[in-house]
Amino acid sequence: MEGALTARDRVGIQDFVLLDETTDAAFLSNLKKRFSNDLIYTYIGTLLVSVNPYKELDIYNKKQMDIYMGVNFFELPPHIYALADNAYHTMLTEFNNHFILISGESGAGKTEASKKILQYYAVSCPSTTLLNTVRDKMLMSNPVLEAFGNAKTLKNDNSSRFGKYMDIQFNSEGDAVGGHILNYLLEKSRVVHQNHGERNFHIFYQLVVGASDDLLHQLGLERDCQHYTYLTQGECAIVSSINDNNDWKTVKNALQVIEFDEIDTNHLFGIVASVLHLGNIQFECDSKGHVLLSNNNAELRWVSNLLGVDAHTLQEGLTFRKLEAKKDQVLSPFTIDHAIYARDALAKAIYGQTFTWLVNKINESMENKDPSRKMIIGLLDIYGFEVFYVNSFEQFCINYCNEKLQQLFIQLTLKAEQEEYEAENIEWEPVQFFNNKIICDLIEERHRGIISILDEECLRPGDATDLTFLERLEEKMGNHPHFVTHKLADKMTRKTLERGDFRLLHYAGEVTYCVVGFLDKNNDLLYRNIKDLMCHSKNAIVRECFSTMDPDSRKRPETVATQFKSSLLKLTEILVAKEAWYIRCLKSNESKQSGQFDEALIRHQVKYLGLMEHLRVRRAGFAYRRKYEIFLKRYKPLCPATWPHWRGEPADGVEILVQHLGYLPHEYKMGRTKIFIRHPRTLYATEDAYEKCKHELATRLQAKYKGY
Ligand code: AD9
Ligand code: MG
Repeated sequence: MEGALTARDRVGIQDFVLLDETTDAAFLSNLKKRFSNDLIYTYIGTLLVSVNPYKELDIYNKKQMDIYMGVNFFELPPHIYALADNAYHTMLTEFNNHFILISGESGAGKTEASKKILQYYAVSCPSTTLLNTVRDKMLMSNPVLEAFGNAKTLKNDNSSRFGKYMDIQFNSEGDAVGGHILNYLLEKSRVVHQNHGERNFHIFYQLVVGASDDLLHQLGLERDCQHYTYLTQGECAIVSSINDNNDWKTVKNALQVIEFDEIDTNHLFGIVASVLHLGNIQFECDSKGHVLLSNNNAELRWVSNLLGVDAHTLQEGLTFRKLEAKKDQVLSPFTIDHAIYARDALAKAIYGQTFTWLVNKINESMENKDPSRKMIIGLLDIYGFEVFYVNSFEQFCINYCNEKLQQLFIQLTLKAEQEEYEAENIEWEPVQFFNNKIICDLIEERHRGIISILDEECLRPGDATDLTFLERLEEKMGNHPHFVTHKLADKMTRKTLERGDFRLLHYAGEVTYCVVGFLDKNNDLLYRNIKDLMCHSKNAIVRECFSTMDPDSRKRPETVATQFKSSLLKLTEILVAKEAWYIRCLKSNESKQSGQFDEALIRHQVKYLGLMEHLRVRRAGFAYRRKYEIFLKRYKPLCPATWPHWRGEPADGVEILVQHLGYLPHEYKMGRTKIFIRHPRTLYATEDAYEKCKHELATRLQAKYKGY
């Protein structure tokens, strides 16, 4: 009918590759059209773009999972299940390992995406009763780790404050047989300090709100978050989108599924409670200026009771420093500031160590008991890029991590894609893109990067402070195009910077970091006598954590930033050995409202995530490529000349095969070692023909052997 809107006009195009023009405006308009029809997913080739709807959509259920299971990628509307399924089936046909990189800024929907994928594998893959328990454990690891590792921030009510990489292990039949989690740098400082409008980790509120009266009594806790200093600084203990009571029940149930016995559970909640008690220990000065515990010692006694350590020694550890002078030990009294530092350091250390213990324990319970060869799909869900009013060491680490992931994306897609065309002698029009390597180098380069300079200041005896660190940065980074401070800035920029700040021009935008606390947080030191005390704790978790903390106590432990840098390096090595799939999550608006599509905000994300460049590379290029041997091995039954055996060069066999299938010259190109196919539909026609042929062969074989 003339004048009627086509489906394409109404709901947009499901793959950006098919857009008429590759302008920002066309890209955004398509995204908006789809978003307003509750179509939050769109492809760029095999990359999935997802826009956070901030409302429950009825698209994540068993029925939908069944629809997507085993169906070719582009045959159905874009969905996260389609990507999960495609990775899974590629793994099964090619017997190789994969990973799914989920990226986007804080609140964009990464954690939700990773949960949907895990659910898809847990529910859809074939199963046996034995394996069901492994799957339940994998699924149940989520609420536990989120309770201990997520918190409400200004950006996201359920913000991941740790990085998570999870291997899902499959056997050759495609059963999910086990899982393993690697965790990255938990934001421990949140245990003792929260900014206004933010909360501590969920578990504290869940315990106070949800635990039975009996349990609270055993732990010496009041049923009132306001009673605890560590829970009230952000002034938002109650959040409308969070039901701590229900979440508590989920966590308790999940702990049972992952086989925590009563002793483990008691010890675990004892630790959570001890942190709350620690936070309520206050100090004052006596007439000589020596620090004392304020009021009575009730809180201290609870800590000592729950952690199973001697109360007197604990009090000494929080108020005196032990100095070793030759063979003697001298106790030197703390100032109030030192005492607070020691108390907070202990709270952070206990919580941080317990988190790692928790991950290890979950790993034990999800361990793959099947010794046969396994294949892996890795899921990466890490804290997203974030910018607050005040940004500190934690944001520096989080944003550095996002730079590294962006760099990996660039290496594996934009750069690798273009290099592959060159290596394969495929004609190609290069696409320009911003390479953020320059920012990664600024942060991590040995001897010259910000982390090295920070470490040098941390190790320098004498008068090193956060401000001398800033001075060193100014000396060494002065001319760097992505670094600026008050001293180095021009007149206009200077107005926006304080003297104790440095600003980095990240790939995703500018972030101003306040240097206060950088040295302490990077050193992350715990007084020796407190550490020794914890090694003798009667709480088995605490004892285990602290005894294994730094086995070689003569050596100075690595700084936090350096440990983080090494762990990211290892992660990159794990990832590059696998085949990559990408989900780019976009945040639809800053106010967490459904139905709001903030164009400026989304345009900015589309730009810094490099989506337009990715689209241009994809459009100019080829959606699919495979080594000649692999292509021939799969599709040779489709051509009499290649079936059952092709004895010549694989490339020649492939040429004959695709000619026989009627491929037109513009639909494919022959590289040095691979065939490149421009559109997925060409491949899907081949794949359908293959399925049909396989079926016919099987029927013929059956008929042949029926007579025997
Ligand atoms: V952070 O970097 O950990 O701070 P994420 O992980 O990117 O961040 P998250 O997945 O936690 O964000 O999503 C934030 C919130 O958006 C969720 O709590 C949901 O309320 C909402 N969300 C995200 N994705 C979806 C979705 N597919 N459907 C409905 C969603 N709501
Ligand atoms: Mg998250």
